[in-house]
Amino acid sequence: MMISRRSMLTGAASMATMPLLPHRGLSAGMDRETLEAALAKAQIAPEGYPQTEIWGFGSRVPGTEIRARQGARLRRWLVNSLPEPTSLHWHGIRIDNAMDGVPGVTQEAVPPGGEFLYEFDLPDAGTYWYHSHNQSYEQVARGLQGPLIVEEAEAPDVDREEVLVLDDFRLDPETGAIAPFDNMMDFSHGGRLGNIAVTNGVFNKTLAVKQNERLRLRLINTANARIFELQLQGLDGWIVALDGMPLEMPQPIPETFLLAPAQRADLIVDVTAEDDAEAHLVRVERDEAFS
Ligand SMILES: [Cu+2]
Repeated sequence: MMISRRSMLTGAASMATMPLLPHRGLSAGMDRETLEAALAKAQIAPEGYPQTEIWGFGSRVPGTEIRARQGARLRRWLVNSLPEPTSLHWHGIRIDNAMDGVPGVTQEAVPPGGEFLYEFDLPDAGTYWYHSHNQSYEQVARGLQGPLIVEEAEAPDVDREEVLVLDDFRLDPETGAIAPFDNMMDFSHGGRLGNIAVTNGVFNKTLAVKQNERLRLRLINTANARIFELQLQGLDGWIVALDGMPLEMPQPIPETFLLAPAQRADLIVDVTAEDDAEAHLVRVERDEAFS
């Protein structure tokens, strides 16, 4: 098969990028029913900037993708290797209350070194995500979140699909460290905005696509305060689902569209970019420190 030089970029303004990582397997030594929350290093800022210490499920951000068929039973041992208690919430899933992961309400938080078994059925197909529900304001922003994809029995007819987790981080450009979480300005102004936006934890990567290829894009906003304003260039298509719910009628993608924190949107797009051109998922706003 020919390798196309066309690529799809996502990111800030026209030159930017917020790209994609391949789905990765489980860490060595972990059985497939374990999800470990642990510290790890990640290259969040562009190459040339220092790495960042993140907290991640599966030691990465976003966390290990969980993918299952509609109707399947999901079983995961949460293993807490963090320095503080945590829990797992399965955002958007219709679930037994005991599995909903809210400390002090449905369970006790899992202490450092502790474990907790989450086990439940997946009644609905769609694009979901999971995240810490303890000190969420800080823990989710440190990276404790990941995609949860429930596949339909009959998937739409596309060439392939990509899961795009949109997020932002507030980093010190000098050290790469995540900024402290004690800022009263943030608490009094509707949440914490980052200074760098990423896709799948990466600032600057691209995905090769072919003209006329049909893609399903599963967008998930895991930022805790940023509303992403997005545009497509060299791509055209429909919004087919929002927050895991299929739309009755696919909606043509407008010139700009919004993705609020925790929101998901499933798009089906055709690559319309010309030969040697690039297609973009564009974030309209610019980053302050890293653009
Ligand atoms: Cu949530």
